[in-house]
Amino acid sequence: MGSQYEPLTPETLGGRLAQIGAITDRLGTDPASWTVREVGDGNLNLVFIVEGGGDSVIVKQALPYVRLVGDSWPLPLKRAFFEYHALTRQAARDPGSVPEIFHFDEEQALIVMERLHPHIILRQQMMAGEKVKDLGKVLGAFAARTAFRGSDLSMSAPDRKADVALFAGNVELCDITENLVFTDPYFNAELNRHTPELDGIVAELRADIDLKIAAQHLKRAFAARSETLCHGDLHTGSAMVTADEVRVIDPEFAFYGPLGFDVGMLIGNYLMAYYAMPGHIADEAAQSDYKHWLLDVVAETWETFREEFSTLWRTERNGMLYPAALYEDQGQGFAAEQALQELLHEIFCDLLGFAGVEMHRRILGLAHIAELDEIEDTALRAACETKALRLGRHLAVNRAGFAGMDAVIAMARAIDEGDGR
Ligand code: SR1
Ligand code: MG
Repeated sequence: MGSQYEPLTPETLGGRLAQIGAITDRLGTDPASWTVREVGDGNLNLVFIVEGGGDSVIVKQALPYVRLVGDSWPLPLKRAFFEYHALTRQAARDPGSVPEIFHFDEEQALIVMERLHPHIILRQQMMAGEKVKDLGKVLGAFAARTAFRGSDLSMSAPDRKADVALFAGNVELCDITENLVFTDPYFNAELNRHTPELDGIVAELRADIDLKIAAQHLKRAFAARSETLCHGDLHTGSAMVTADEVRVIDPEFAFYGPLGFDVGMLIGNYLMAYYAMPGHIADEAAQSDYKHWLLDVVAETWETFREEFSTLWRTERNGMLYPAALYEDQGQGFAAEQALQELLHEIFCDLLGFAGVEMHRRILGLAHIAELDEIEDTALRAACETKALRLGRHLAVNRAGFAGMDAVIAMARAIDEGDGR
């Protein structure tokens, strides 16, 4: 388009994108025959489905402000640039995991990409009580592959340093996470909101010194440990699914951060969905079965992450870290295995901490999740949220004390059954 930025509308989109070959190749050259719908339900952007000639594409455009709040909160358009670059890296590191990009216009802050169809957002699938085959396997592998292949375990040092510098520009979106995830939930920040019945536990958590220290230790890790290119916002709204396919979307929060960040946010979101199920599945047996499945997904995600990360460690460890020259080449392959186990343990502790604070901010902060917010009975919602807050506190504060994911799952169940504060 090559002109000054202007947000699209369903009425203007056809005229403005009619010259883009990547679109006309698919939808035909007559924009009057296209159908355009704005379907964005996220917190930040415009998202259009454009259909024509029997095909369709997604057009995603950044707005110069936070959509959730309005133009009182400006937000730079360059987030589309970071999303575009993150998608290209994720596609290379885990082929088939993200939508194909057809066109990127930096000035208009827009990406034209594959429409995932008939996929729906994972959280909608969960609220409908529908399972997804191999969910934990696909997302666990995605998290492991992108974590490993974006790190100094795999990349050349010059390439990685250049990439760290590039993504260091995503300042404003990191600032959102730094405030909304790690700080605002733990004091009376202006944009916070919570279910009124939670006043008691909210006061308890905001007076909890161990928790506030843990949250800031985790924030320090987020800000200072540029280990790998993270998706940055991997929750149940950032995956699109069918009953047997899973794709990852929306990496505009991409940044270089801790190896356990994405998998931790993801697991925190599964655990919140687990506690939210009484608000979505009335039949007790069906609800119990679905909750069981969600905890299986937690286990499967971490198990797959461990296995995939370990395989990559043994077969693709070509970066500057833990070089074979020190271990395998000295006949000390066992030492490389020891280093791997130590690193996996560190990732595990970190991921629990990130899961814990994510569970808090989605209940106490500005940006909530539909799984909980859409429970209309506020007493029931507060009961679900209280359990999530309790588990989140344990995960954040005691993240180094869990023997494994089985212990986390056992605690999730104990809290659910009213046993285990
Ligand atoms: C102001 S943006 C709020 C949240 O929406 C995004 O999806 C991220 O999760 C962010 O924290
Ligand atoms: Mg998003």
